[in-house]
Amino acid sequence: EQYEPCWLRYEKVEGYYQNLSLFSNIVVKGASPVFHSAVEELSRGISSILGIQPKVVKSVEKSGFILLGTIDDEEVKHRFSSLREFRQMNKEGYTIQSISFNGELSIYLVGKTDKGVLYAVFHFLRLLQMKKDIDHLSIFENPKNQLRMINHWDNMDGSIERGYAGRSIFFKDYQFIKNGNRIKDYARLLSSVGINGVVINNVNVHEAETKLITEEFLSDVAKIADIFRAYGIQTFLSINYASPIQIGGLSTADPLDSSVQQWWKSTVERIYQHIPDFGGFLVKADSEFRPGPFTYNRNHAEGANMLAKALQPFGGIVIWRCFVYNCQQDWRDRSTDRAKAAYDHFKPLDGQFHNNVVLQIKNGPMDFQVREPVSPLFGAMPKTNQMMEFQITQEYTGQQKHLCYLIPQWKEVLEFDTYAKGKGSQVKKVVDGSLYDYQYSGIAAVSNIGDDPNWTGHTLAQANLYGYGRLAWNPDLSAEEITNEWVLLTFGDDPEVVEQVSQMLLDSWRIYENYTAPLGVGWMVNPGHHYGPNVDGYEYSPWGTYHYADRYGIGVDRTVRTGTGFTAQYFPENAEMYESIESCPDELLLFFHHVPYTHRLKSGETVIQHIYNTHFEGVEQAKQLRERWKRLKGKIDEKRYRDVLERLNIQVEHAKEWRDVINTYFYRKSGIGDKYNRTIYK
Ligand code: BDP
Repeated sequence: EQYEPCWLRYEKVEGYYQNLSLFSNIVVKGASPVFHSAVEELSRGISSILGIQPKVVKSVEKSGFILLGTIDDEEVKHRFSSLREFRQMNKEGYTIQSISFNGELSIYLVGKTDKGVLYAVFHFLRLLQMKKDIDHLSIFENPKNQLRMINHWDNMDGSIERGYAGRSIFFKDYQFIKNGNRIKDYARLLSSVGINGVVINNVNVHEAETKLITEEFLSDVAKIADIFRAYGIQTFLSINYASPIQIGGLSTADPLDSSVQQWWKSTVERIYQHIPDFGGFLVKADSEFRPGPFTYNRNHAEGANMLAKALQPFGGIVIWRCFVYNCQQDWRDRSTDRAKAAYDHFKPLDGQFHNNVVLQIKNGPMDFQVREPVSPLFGAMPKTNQMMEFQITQEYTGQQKHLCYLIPQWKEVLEFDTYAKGKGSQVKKVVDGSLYDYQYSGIAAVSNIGDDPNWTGHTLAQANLYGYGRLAWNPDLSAEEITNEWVLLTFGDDPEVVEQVSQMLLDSWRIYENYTAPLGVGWMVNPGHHYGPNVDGYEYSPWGTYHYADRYGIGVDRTVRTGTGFTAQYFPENAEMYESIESCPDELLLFFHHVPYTHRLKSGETVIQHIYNTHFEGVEQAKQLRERWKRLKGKIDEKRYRDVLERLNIQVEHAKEWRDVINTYFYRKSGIGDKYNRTIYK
């Protein structure tokens, strides 16, 4: 089985590091599986990067070494305990310190716990690959977010819902894949960027996956958990709320029914017998035809708390998704607004959830569109744990055929000020738990990997996975820093390559936005698979996703004054900003307002002319992406060069289709031509 190492390439670095003796001498002060992974990774990295096969010893024998230990180690304590940052490390934190004795350099890779040691190793190897000076290191790192998770939408038949990179690496033909090698390498990739939790199955739990919590499959789940555990990653499962009926032989799944409670209690006990550090459950309930507490006239808090009680004794948590809305709405009724649903359902329940329940909220109020405002639910529940859900898999952003680097989008979301506790209440402070002192909080994202040889379909989509992990670890990193790291690790340090690939990535989201749905209106995709343009595909359907374009204008009026009233869900500063056409940012204009085609944007252009301009420009920009890549021929290995080029060719062709469909549609609706007379198929 051949597949790419992604950013863990460990390419040879020649003639850069002079003082090599420390690399041949690794002192290991610990023995757990996580420690073992750390030592293995460091040895592998050093031998591949420097061509040195290090010797692993248990105590310091000579000067010039790399020491791996935790803060409890006497040698470590003695040396560093006077440092303030050393005493302030959180439980996954670490430090990297260079020290010279008699001209001999030694490096200490020290974690608060074993996990920190592993993270320190990955960080150190990153520095070596990027040819950073290692003589004077004094690095302290603490993850800002507690839960840093990946959600897999993998099904046991081996398919992946919204997967664009092959089949599942966990399941095949309703069984677990026996060979764990690929899962181990996946765990290495995740751990190297600090991911510490994985949900291995789809939130839509079908009949087969419902059985994952039974004896039939728990020993298989436990094997996967063993692999992940050695990399500091906890395993979670998505569950079917109707399990007590479907596999428990009960007649109800009512959370207030004592036989149901008992059933979950013993189910959870059984899970922990197999997996002592099992993370908990991810639950999609009462959403898109999934069962849930509503059937029994119970609310989400009652539904979640019942599971939380069963998990509590073992330290497990319930991650309850807020993606709840009416997917059978009457499209003729313009007053119903799907964007309002999550807030309407959950906000009134603030304070009613157990402290081991976390609400997982999608970044926007709709569904992972190329442009959406931030969900108003963030910050609106001071007494309820909240976490973020991003989508790495590019369901609505080009399905890994188009280049669409999402780090800049996620940065905007995390930096958005909710004003929940006045100025400075950014989303990142809600989800890192600091704004309201949440017990559990963090970030999750839907995976973009599958069994394709390059993991992500589009080679450059690896950057979305890498960047997600880095951002979950530290949301204060800039998109540029993250991008630079990824490019260096993935393609090396040729300045032309670094420059071109970084720019391609950083520009790509806006380029994709340019030739697809305009000004925050969203959708306009083919129903079902969601790829390619179809302006009215969802317009007369029950899913609640409309643009309301007619011959006079376009957009969704979500104002309080004349529309659905959605703007009122934000704290006053943002509510006012979105309510008024003058202060609403152009890029979200059609999300919040219904305007005539002749409405002038802040740029001075009319809406219709803006649509034409961006769609013509978007295609030109897609072509430029391809040109930039072509300049790198010969500087990137042929295989990856061709793979990416192939995708960029597809992108250009499909961008043209987007341009022509959107432009023609709006020309026909509005009857207003392009002022530059470019070709629109009339
Ligand atoms: C939508 C996807 C659907 C997911 C759903 C969810 O189209 O496949 O099941 O979100 O997040 O974006 O539950």
